[in-house]
Amino acid sequence: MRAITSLEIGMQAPERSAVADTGRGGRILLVDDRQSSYERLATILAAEHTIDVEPNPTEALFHAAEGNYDLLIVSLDLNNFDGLRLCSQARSLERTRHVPILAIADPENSTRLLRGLEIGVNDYLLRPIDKTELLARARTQIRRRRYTDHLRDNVQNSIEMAITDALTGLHNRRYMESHLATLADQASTRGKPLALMILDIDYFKSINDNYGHDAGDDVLREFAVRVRKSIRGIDLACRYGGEEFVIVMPETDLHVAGMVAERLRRSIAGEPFAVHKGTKRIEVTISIGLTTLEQKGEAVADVLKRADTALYRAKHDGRNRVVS
Ligand code: GH3
Ligand code: MG
Ligand code: MG
Ligand code: MG
Repeated sequence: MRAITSLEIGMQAPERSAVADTGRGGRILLVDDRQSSYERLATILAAEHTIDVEPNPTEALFHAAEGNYDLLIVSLDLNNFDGLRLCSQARSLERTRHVPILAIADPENSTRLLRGLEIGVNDYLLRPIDKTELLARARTQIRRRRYTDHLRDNVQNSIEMAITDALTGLHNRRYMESHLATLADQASTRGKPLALMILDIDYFKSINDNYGHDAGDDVLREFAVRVRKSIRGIDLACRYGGEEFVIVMPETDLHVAGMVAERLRRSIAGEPFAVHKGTKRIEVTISIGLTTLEQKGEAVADVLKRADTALYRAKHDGRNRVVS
């Protein structure tokens, strides 16, 4: 790839962060195979952006997917409709789907522009290209790209906040309840087992009473860390209530889930929890009620109820134990 950066032609592109809302300081990939054309365009654009030039459309797609560009400028004058094909491929690849495309073409290729717009080109310019117009359209696309990225990040954050427990970082009860039915359905249709356990910290109230609410919070956080270490990626762990947690284990039978539960119980009881910034260590135990999906299509409420009954027995029988 020929990198014609602003530095090479003696101009300093502005800092990206300082000018985030102006559409300047972007990273642009210019795909054009005519040297006289791309040299002129790159020189114009380098006044405001960082420019990479790639004459080969196949290479360009690769760079576009790897390069984290704010804008692709694609010549539709490339042979064999290669420019159009590149635009279409860029639109279908996950990594380039949201990168705006500004197409350029000779007036004799203007029908390709119409096709380009149909497949997702965002804007276009006909040759001969006016310097001011090129800069203005590039800025507009880059500004819009940053704004939609920002919106997408916000949506992503809101979704994460809505399904995550703020104290422990585990999923929250709402998320667990919406996914448990799906996991149970999958287990039923695939004929696979599904294990579920409810974990409850023993005498948690007295931890709060003896060491303070902050110490209780420290215990909950550290507990979540140990839970995460004990489960697989496909398992679902959530904070179900104050000091109550649920773990759902797809493709796991009672025997294996029993071993996981027992290992987890020991990892809690075997290593005191550091609280008050590590100045104090307290012994913590948990009780676990364990069950599995008993028959195809069983209601998840029934599964939860059975786990809760087992938990109640674990408490009643003296705590710090697993009951199934
Ligand atoms: P058991 O062994 O029967 O489970 O006794 P327990 O004391 O753990 O159970 P109980 O349900 O009586 O008490 C739970 C306590 O958990 C009461 C509540 O104040 C505390 N709690 C709930 N959420 C939080 C939290 O986010 N932080 C802290 N520090 N405490 C919490
Ligand atoms: Mg209780
Ligand atoms: Mg408790
Ligand atoms: Mg409880």
